[in-house]
Amino acid sequence: MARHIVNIVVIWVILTVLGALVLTLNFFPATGAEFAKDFNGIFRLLAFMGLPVVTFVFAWVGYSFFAFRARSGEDEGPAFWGRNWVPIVWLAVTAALAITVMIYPGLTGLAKLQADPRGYGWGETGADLVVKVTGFRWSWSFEYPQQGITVNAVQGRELVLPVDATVRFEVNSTDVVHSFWIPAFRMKIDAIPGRTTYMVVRPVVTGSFDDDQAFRVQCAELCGLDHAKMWLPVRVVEREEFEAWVQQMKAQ
Ligand SMILES: [Cu+2]
Repeated sequence: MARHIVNIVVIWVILTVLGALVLTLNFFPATGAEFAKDFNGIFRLLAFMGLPVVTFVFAWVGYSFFAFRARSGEDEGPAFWGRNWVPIVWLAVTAALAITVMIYPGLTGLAKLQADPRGYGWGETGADLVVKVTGFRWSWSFEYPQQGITVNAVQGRELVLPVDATVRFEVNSTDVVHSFWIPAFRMKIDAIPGRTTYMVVRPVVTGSFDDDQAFRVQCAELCGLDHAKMWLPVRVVEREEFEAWVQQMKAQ
């Protein structure tokens, strides 16, 4: 038995090291907003914490498939009765990991976003630019009340934002529940009929859908037949380019 345990531990360590190497690669899509980097860090942390658990299961089960398979002519083995301490240790370790991530980065991260005076995340306060977002089956429209323009299915079909400006999205839906998600910003909020929800972000790099597909508005709540097509490109531009775009939209 000791030989088997040594083998499993060796496989476990090798798989974990290989997995850790993969996790050090930069596999993130465009990171386009303030705090988006924090979300990358949180994702990586969770992946690192989950890695040894996953590789332990893979090593144990995978090894057992081969080492303890039935040889030809062999009958089923005797029933196996668990040792009490094994499930207890397993539960204790995985529960400790789960409770840890709920507190950090879960609650601490939420507190950091909500403590920001600009009402980051899901706040209602201060912004340089307001965009009223309406989700409907199956597209989006964007109204810029300060600029007096609207981008809809006929006009524009893209979300244009100035870089280095705090943007407050006021999100609504006309029919069912959608979810307003911009992957490059790592932010998402439900679009609920009859209720306004808020999402505040500050784009920190210019970019467009052509550079990276993470620059898009994507519905992230299954909402019917054409849910998958409910996306529009996002373009983050310099302030002057944004003003020029506003004038161009007004002229239409
Ligand atoms: Cu939708």
